[in-house]
Amino acid sequence: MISRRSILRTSAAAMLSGLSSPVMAGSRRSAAIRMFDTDNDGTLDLAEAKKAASALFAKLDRDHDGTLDRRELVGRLSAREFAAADPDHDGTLTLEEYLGVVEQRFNAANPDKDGTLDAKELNTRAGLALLRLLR
Ligand SMILES: [Ca+2]
Ligand SMILES: [Ca+2]
Ligand SMILES: [Ca+2]
Repeated sequence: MISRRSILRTSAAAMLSGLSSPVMAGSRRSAAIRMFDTDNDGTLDLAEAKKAASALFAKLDRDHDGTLDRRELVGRLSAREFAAADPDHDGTLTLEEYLGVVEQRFNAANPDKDGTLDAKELNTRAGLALLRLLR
């Protein structure tokens, strides 16, 4: 009786761990890193982050005027972050201004200053803030 119950419990646990295993694998090499890691070294460097950010910028810039306004960046930049990223206060961000924020967030997510972000660094608050500018 007891052993049967423990078997059930074990199989339920096995199922649960089976479900969570992709997450476990993801902690070693996250989906975000796989997506943006063009040189395949298992980490994200600033050049890779800027490349991904440029691609997103182009995608979000629907009217192809080379700038993004605050509405186009909802959920990625708060009003305050947008204002800080827009030093000429014209209400839009150029790609250069956008990549400036990317670089800031990259550096904030990289406290060990080794030039790359690993899965653990990307999973921090600063790392996730960076990812919002990349995808
Ligand atoms: Ca890389
Ligand atoms: Ca501007
Ligand atoms: Ca790092």
